[in-house]
Amino acid sequence: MQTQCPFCSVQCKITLHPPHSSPSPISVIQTGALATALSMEDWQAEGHPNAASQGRLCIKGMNAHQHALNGDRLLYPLIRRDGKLVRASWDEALDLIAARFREAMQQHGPDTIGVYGGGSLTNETAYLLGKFARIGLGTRYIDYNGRFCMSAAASAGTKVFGVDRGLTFRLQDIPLAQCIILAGTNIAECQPTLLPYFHEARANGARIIVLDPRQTGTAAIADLHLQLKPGTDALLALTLLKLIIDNGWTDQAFIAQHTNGYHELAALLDGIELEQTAQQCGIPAAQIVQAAEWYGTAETGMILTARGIEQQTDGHLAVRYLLNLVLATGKIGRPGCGYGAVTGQANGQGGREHGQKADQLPGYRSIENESDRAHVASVWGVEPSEIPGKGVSAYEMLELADQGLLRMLFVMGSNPVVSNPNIPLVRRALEGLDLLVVADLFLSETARMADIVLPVASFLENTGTLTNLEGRVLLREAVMEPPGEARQDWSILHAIAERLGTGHYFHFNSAEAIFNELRLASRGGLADYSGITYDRLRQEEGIYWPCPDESHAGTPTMFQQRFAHEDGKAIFTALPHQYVREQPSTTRPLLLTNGRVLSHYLTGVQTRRSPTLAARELQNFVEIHPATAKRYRLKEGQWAELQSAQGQFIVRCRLSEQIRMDTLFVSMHWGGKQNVNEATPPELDPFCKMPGFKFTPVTIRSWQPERSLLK
Ligand SMILES: Nc1nc2c(c(=O)[nH]1)N[C@H]1C(S)=C(S)[C@@H](COP(=O)(O)OP(=O)(O)OC[C@H]3O[C@@H](n4cnc5c(=O)[nH]c(N)nc54)[C@H](O)[C@@H]3O)O[C@H]1N2
Ligand SMILES: Nc1nc2c(c(=O)[nH]1)N[C@H]1C(S)=C(S)[C@@H](COP(=O)(O)OP(=O)(O)OC[C@H]3O[C@@H](n4cnc5c(=O)[nH]c(N)nc54)[C@H](O)[C@@H]3O)O[C@H]1N2
Ligand code: SF4
Ligand SMILES: [Mo]
Repeated sequence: MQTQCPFCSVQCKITLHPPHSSPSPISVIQTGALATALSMEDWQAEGHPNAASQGRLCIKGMNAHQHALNGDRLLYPLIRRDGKLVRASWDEALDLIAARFREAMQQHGPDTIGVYGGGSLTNETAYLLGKFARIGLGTRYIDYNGRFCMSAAASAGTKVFGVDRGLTFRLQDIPLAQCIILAGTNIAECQPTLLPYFHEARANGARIIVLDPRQTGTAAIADLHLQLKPGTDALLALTLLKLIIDNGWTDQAFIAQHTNGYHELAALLDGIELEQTAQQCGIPAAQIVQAAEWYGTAETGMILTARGIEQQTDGHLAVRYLLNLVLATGKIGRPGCGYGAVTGQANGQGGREHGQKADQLPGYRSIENESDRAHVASVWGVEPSEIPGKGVSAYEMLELADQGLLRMLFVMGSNPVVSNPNIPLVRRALEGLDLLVVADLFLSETARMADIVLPVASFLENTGTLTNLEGRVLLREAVMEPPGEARQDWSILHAIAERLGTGHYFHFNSAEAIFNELRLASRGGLADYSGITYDRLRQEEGIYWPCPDESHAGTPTMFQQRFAHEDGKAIFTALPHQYVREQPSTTRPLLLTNGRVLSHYLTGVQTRRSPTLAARELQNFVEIHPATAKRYRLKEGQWAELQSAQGQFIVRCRLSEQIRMDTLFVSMHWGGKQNVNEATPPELDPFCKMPGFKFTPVTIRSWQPERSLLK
């Protein structure tokens, strides 16, 4: 069986072999996944040749089938009765959802219902979810978990280049770069199958510079590791630019021909001092000079960013300041050059293009632009005025719920009570809703709080397209029937709309039919999919957007001739640095950052149901420098409580010399008492509404289980 990994944005292809003792693949299709659940560890997965990962698979892809085959899968709808979630029929569940939604619409208006999507959903489902919110329900309130993931880099790319596509280059061109800056990206654990591209670049003589407060597996391949203090990337980027300009390493011909705003940079850089930056970033000045020289003087070069630099309340500006380096040195639009936002989720790229974001319509169109609205309205068969206006970001929807303004929430493909910042507020907001509906594979932490839970098909059971971090659209076809009564996400949207009298907008009999409408809706937009068909995707190895017609080969490298702004030029960023964040103090002297480990995925709902992956990391931990641990009298393996202004959580200590002494690192993969987001502050980046996940002043102390039991 051929499938595609459901986890990260590389989207490696997988060949899956059922156990020899089990029925043939054909009868597996007929009996569904559950029949084989007990033998899930006997299934074998191997990498299938594909251009993105060149046939490689990482440990997560190798074991992804295990959660899909797990006996924990939701098999039928659940409705909360007398405080308990109990089995219900689909008709009961759908009728109840429709009745409650109708009630809210009539009594308080459709804007009291929110829709919350996710970057694991296929393009088809993400597209339909946006349409469902706007036309099926008539609410302006829809957003998705990608807000926590891609919003800083995506909004920066749009401002600077006129369009955001994760990588502006092909993965296979990485070895052509002579200098690569990896800023807050841990490719070794988060996109492991891409690491060989960087090894190859090094073998070709490239210099790799890593910006990370920890000595990660990615930093281990670096020629220069700037082990900076969390949250200081923006200042570092400004200083690198100043050094590049002062030393004349700029490409004046490129600047004159392809950019606007260069001369406004002088004021921005006025007052930037190398020594001061070195001190604030906590790294030697010589390293900053070395980085500037290597990138500034290299013939070709790439800059890649991920959540370490982006999940900050100044993440948008930090990325834009790095893009200043790309433009000033003319390193984009030619082989071995470019910028890459290392996209996170399986469909983190497509999921941000087709309308599940508060301000966006399909094809990367804007919900505030009259001609964009008119185009999409014509495809949907409605008047432009029937499409509601812009809503608010994911966390802000929960704030509205907390204020009682949003009364019902429909969640498809996310686990917000674990992944949002400021969990104390989020928990209260979800508890206070009149109705919480969750469509998921499992009884996640959020599903456990729901009034109605709907079981959905997994990656092995649904067909659809996903767009990888390169902007390459890929087709993933179902290889099994869903277990029990689980349904396709998109068919659930249709069934609810049908009961609300808007079913005719959602009448599709296949994912392909939805894709064909998405193609029309995206036609002429920035992310134009209109030339891509399922037939082409089956024949070709995926197609890069934009692809405006069926004879178009797709666009592997962006900006070869021009940028996407009207005049074809990119824009330098001269906006002054600004951010809102609490600084460390005597009460909270340590800086908490967080992120991922190799074997788990996001909130762990899926990877904890894969025995092979779960066994690799059983509990959450805090990575702490031995000197810091000593100061706080903490030992390896001991429980510790971390406390911020927002809240606290408990994890085990893991002593490591590979982290800065002023910094702590916790993984984000656990909910409940081990959830790092209990402590994450609520402030958002003013430009893109990204939370400051990676910067929380905390204090730490040892924690004894007995003491809490006595309380
Ligand atoms: N194994 C695994 N892989 C995944 C995922 C997963 O959950 N597990 N999730 C996927 C998703 S959705 C995403 S978004 C990506 C995320 O991919 P990444 O962004 O690469 O992952 P993170 O571990 O969150 O953060 C990357 C690094 O940023 C560093 N960092 C922390 N604070 C700062 C800072 O202030 N400045 C700098 N320069 N660095 C800092 C951390 O130490 C960490 O090593 O991974 C994808 N791949
Ligand atoms: N502290 C901290 N917090 C973070 C981050 C961080 O680095 N640090 N990273 C942020 C980032 S980058 C991200 S992407 C978010 C992710 O945050 P979440 O969206 O909460 O993460 P997931 O664990 O992927 O939750 C997805 C849910 O959807 C279900 N699911 C999977 N596939 C499907 C499907 O096809 N259909 C449906 N209906 N359900 C499906 C899964 O079972 C799971 O319950 O977390 C953010 N939160
Ligand atoms: S998690 Fe990412 S790198 Fe690993 S197999 Fe899946 S898609 Fe490939
Ligand atoms: Mo993400």
